[in-house]
Amino acid sequence: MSADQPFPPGFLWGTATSAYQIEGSPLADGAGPGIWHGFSHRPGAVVNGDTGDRACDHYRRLPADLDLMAELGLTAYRFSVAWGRVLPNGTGRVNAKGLDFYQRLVDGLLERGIQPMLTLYHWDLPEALEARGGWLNPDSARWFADYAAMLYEALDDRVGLWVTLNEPWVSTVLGYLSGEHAPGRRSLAEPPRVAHHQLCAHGEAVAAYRELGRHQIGISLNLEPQHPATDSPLDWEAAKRRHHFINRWFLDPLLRGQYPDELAVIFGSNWPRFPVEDLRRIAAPLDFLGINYYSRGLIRHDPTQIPCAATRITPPERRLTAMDWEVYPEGLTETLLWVKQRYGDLPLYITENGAAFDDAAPVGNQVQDPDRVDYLRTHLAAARAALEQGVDLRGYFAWSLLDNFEWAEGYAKRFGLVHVDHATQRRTLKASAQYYRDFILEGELTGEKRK
Ligand code: IFM
Repeated sequence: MSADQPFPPGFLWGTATSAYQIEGSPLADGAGPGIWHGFSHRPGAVVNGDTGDRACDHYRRLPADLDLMAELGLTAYRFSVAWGRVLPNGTGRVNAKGLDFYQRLVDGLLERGIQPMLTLYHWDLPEALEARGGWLNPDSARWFADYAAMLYEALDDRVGLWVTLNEPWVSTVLGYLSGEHAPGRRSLAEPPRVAHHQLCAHGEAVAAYRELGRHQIGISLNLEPQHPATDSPLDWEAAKRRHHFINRWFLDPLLRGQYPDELAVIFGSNWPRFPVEDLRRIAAPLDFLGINYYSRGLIRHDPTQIPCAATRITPPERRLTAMDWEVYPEGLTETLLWVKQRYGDLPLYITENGAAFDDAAPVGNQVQDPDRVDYLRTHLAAARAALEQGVDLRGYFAWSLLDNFEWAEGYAKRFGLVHVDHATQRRTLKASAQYYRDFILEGELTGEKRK
């Protein structure tokens, strides 16, 4: 790859968001509530009692936010559909007004030359389905495939990139093991079944897409290298266990048709025997894999931590984000190369990458966020390094367009390239947004103009 064209022609430059984190108006126009509505209203569930009731008010500010994306020079935008907005009961009757919102979003993107990437599930299951057992119910695969098919029929004429699930590891582990996320359950027995049902749902949705869709479909997984915190053999073993637990739990069944044997050891008697036929459907060929990368894990052996006996430490001498995640751009190259080496040459997108920092308040029309500029610059260089080593990387989506509802952290953590004053909903481009815009338009990394 020549130095004057560090990213290939057609490489997508995007930002990413999710419905519950930005839309607000969760019950407007006939929408059915999702599990995050009830969960965020539970006392103590979210920092400062924050909820997504208003979020970034994107549902009501769609045209202005579309203009903001155009101003940033984006060529792609990744968003998710709120399942309950389009199917208030999770299955059956379509809510035309809810669907219309996504029709307008997609049309507005295309009018501005921005390619939509649509995520079907970003953690907000309809409450009506939770009442029927949610992801613990094996029927969830069929519910999801029917919902997906309805959206393919409505939008595949205009949406070229579809993502089934976002980070099923997070929704499984934080939702059913630690209880930090909706639906807030704490169990050792449930996570293997929830993960399996989500994977079956993915497989069914891909099968439906092969019948109804004409473009591309994949899945977005959170991946990160797991490194031992010391040279102790115990820490090495712990880092390996966590690697199987985080990086291979979903990738192996998706791309190799079987779960890693190590998971049965990690979960012990809580690991069920899964039907071979399910695994065959889960491993249906994908058009691309989305990788969400934020940091690495620095791991210590810790027998009190169930189920991996491993704990992630915060290295005080390293640069940390406001989430206490280490800034570790080399890990992005390492992750992309590991995926290529283990799973072969699948087209890849970085479907999320970004950082929360305690940004200063806007001064006039300016927000200086030098740490985020640096994070972006170094991670874009890390992505380019992977491309130079032969990784088939097709696009990069910065997380996130706007400061938004960061789940259990509420509005306390700001990931946006665009600052949002949550009291007034005023948007202000941060220096990182300007950096990204210039990078997209001018190829700032090399100082060379891209064609
Ligand atoms: O905000 C989340 C997003 O919803 C999923 N990936 C990680 C982001 C930052 O924590």
